[in-house]
Formats: sequence, C-alpha cells, structure tokens
Amino acid sequence: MGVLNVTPDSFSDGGRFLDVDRATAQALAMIEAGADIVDVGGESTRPGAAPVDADEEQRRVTPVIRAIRQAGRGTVISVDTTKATVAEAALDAGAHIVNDISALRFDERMAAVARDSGAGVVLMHMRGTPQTMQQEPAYNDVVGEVRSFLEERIAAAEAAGIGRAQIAVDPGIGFGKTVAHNLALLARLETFRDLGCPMIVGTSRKSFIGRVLGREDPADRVWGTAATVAWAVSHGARVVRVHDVAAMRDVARMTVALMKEQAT
Ligand code: HH2
Repeated sequence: MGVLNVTPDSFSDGGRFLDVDRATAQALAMIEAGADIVDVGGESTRPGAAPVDADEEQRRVTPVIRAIRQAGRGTVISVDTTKATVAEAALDAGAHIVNDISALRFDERMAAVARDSGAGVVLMHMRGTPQTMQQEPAYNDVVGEVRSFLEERIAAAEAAGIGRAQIAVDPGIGFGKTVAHNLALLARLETFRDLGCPMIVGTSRKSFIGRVLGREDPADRVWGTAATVAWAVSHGARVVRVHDVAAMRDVARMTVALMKEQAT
C-alpha cells in the first residue's frame, strides 16, 4: 500500500502533493513501482496535527481518487479518513476501502457508510486522538490491550452489519505509543494476525525508527523502514503501508520468497 498524503503538513510527504496533477502523478508512479493499493489521505494524523474540516478534506482527496480511477490500471484505492461524508464522497469517486484510524469511533455514521457500500474497512488501534495521543501514553500490557481493542472493534463492526470479509486490522504503530510500545507490538505481531482478519502494518519512516537509529529526517529512515517491512511480512502482515514503494516491494517480495522456502 503506497501512501499519498494530499496535505500541507504530513510528517514525511506533507506539502508535496497538494496539487491534483502532482498527487495523481505520484499515485501513478507508485502504481508503476508495484503498489497494489494507493492510500489517499487529506488530513495529517501526525501527533498534534491540526484537524481539517470535512469539506476541505473532501476537496483534497476526491479529485485525486477520480484521476487515479480514470488512469484505469485497476489499482485498489483506499481513503484514509475518519469522517463519514469524506468516506462517502471518496467511495463515490471510486475508492474501494475506508482506512479509518479511529476504527469507526470518531463518526457515528461511518459504520453505516461501510455497511451500505460494502467497501473494505481498516480498523486501526489508536489511543486518544492525533492531538492527544502522544501525551505520555501508558499501558499495563500494550500487546494485550491492543488485541482486546481490535477484538472489540471487529465485534462492533460486525454488530453494525459489516461483513467479516470486509475487515482488516492494524495495530496502529506510532498512534499513542512510545518507542518501547511500538517495538513490543512489532515483536508480537502474530497476536494480531491471529484475530483472523488480514493485518496491515504501517511503520514507514515513523519517528520510532528515527529514535532507534538516530535519524532526524524521515527521508533518512528508509533502511530502518526496510527492516520493519521484512519483519512485518514475515510475522503475518498481509499489507504494508509505505512511502518508498519500489524499494519496499522488493523487500516484501524477497521476504516472501524466503518464507516460501522455509515452508517447504
Ligand atoms: N499511519 C499514518 C496514517 N494512516 N493508516 C493505517 N491503517 N496505518 C498506519 O500506520 C497509518 C495510517 C501516519 O502516517 P502518514 O500518513 O505518512 O503521515 P501523516 O499522518 O502525517 O499524514
């Protein structure tokens, strides 16, 4: 899954793809580089980011989604949003998946949008909101608590009429977690794979990699990202959400080749 942030303030690619033509060109470049899914977001979720109103968010993402669809390569498109109106407009423009970092909690209409459209839904773990999530996050048992949260959100989605086959889960690396929490979650990824829904993992260029390696600039975190992608794929991730599609596709494919060999 290639990341495309149509925002002025995303931590890694903020401000680069605000213009529809540039965003579309980046989407096509990621598809060319082997992305199976393009994840289009119009609101930064980095810690402390300013919220964006629904009209503005919709104005950012829908033309880009439409343009990707018109390019006609059959690529799956996800929309990274917590807002039902944005999700509806995005699905209308041709998106297939709602990637909701709040796991259907921030907008009470979101579950109905997913149910009625039949779209795929990503349920991600986050503590608090992007504004508050990094204020001294604390857990007694981060792995157990994230697992329980995802179990509860799967049950809530199913109770709202969303089919099990529509659902994917994500432990939410970097969302209300310290470096130690992120490493613990990655070290126990099978726990979330065993929930029985496809697992997505998003580590790309995130600050815990910067902290482990002493890399301030997100662009210098690509090799650290590669280690986490190989790890995630070999521990059950079905989808990895990344900025550096060409490089990470090779990392993922090589890891899969080794996994197949190990299984024989
Ligand atoms: N991470 C980010 C945004 N959306 N969605 C899922 N499912 N999983 C993730 O780990 C995830 C996500 C944050 O990264 P990015 O989009 O690159 O930056 P920003 O939030 O600053 O726009």
